[in-house]
Amino acid sequence: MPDASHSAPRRLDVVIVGGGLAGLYAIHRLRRLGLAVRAYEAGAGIGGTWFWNRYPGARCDVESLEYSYSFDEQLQQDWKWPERYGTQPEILKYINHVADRFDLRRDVQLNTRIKSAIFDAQANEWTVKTGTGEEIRARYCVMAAGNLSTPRVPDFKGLGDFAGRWYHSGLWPHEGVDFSGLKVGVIGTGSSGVQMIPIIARQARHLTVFQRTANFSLPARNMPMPADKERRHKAEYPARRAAAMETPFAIGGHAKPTRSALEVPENERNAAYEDKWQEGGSISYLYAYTDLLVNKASNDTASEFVRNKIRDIVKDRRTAELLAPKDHPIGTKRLCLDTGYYETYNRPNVSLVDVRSDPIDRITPDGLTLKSGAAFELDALVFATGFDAMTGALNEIDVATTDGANLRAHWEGGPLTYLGVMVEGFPNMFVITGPGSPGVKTQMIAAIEQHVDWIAGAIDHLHSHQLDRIEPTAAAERAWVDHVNKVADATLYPLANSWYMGANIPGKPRVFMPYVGGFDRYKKHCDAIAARGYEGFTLSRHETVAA
Ligand code: N01
Repeated sequence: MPDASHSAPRRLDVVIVGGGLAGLYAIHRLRRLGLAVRAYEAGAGIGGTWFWNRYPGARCDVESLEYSYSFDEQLQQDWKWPERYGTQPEILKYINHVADRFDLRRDVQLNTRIKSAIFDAQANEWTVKTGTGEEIRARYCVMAAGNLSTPRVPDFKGLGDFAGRWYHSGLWPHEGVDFSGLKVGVIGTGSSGVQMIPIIARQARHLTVFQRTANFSLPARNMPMPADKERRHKAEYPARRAAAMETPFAIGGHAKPTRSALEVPENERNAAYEDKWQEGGSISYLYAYTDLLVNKASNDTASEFVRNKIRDIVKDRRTAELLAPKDHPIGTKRLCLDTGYYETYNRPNVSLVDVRSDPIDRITPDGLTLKSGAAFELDALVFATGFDAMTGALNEIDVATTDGANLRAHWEGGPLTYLGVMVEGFPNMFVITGPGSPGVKTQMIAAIEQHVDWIAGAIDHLHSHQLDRIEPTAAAERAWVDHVNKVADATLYPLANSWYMGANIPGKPRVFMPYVGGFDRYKKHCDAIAARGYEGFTLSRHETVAA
């Protein structure tokens, strides 16, 4: 890349950090306000999560007819999803189609990592700098940098000496990896591990899975898209999208539960769980009863049903018990969807190692050793160890203001936002699906569209009132963070050590980050705040000092 540090800064109305699903929709939507916008993307291609996560079996766990943009009726009518759940290549193809169809590429700069974003309070503008020293100045800054975009390899001793090849699920080689004939180790059994393990097991000579925490997983029941299902869905698309807005997960098509799990006799309850198990999909299962995520006794019934399924599927007793999660209620960590995950442990070439009772001590040139001294020979090592979730991407950028605010300092004790969209002390900076937003607990594209539409509405409101600055008040931010915590505390979510809590990153503050009060409630609240003239925000006009 050329050194751009000496060229004149580019001037925009809106600088967007990230060229994934959020950044691309932000370009499209904000252009419609007549604004000059441009997105900066670290990857060599657009697509964000779906550009980077190319591990074997990578697939969305929300059905493809739902997990897609809703902003253009013709787009959703025209696009054909070949399977019930979109694969990574299919979703990336879709994203590229959208970029071409709406002429978004001309406003995306690839291979460009943003290093800093500084708000000049006098000039009332953001100055954003890239890794090559290029400078961009803009009135507004939209952080669309993703929630699960900062891959994390644990700090194991000896990794540099490993003689084989190693990989992280979120930084997978574009040319793919052939594990044929190799002794492979996978560390991590979250959504990524659960999806890749069955596929790697079919290739590898031997696969050893190193599990710290067992995770609940349900069968996805993926299948080619049934033609009648697609036809029916497309005939009702606008109504289905509208109905999804009225649900907690922004996903339609599931009957609203009406009873507590404890109001139902055991045989009837288990029959209902069996139906959901056969149907496949996580929302359907967690939506079987009203209180599975708020009442421990109710949740126990749903958790035990899945534990019993694991015991039925996995032949080796000890392995089955290790795989059956007992340390968290089902659904309080991201519930995985799989294709043949538990069955994989019946293969003679697969073994499961419990690294909770005997943690990994170090990586060695030819494998790894545990604290007990047990040694494993490995030709390849895969880290499915997750991400510095929700705050990682923003904390990698120096975000500050000339008034002395610094985002890392502001978030030292855990992230603070108002509505998950803005941060006190950082005017005109918007965050898409950030901490305090329901984004990661929803059909993410619906949340992205809602956030971006709300932001577009706010900017439009400023301009039509001859204003040029918006920022939340400290009181509104505090009240929102308190509300987010209160809502989470009334659920079972805090009982799990999850990335929702920052628990997978040593030293990260343990704060429950997503808003779990439901997308439906959240959207209504955001709309009401806008209707009341952006309550909780200070809107003002600033004389712009020429640079
Ligand atoms: O990451 P994770 P992920 N020693 O953080 C383990 C989305 N997603 O990439 O639980 C040993 O969930 C860690 O153990 P523990 C989805 O939102 C979606 O799988 O911390 N093990 C855990 O088992 C998902 O939730 C899709 O004890 C260590 C694993 O690594 C999110 O991305 C697909 C360790 C990390 O699991 C993240 O999923 C993929 C250590 N030192 C991802 N450190 C779909 O749509 C960590 N682990 C289907």
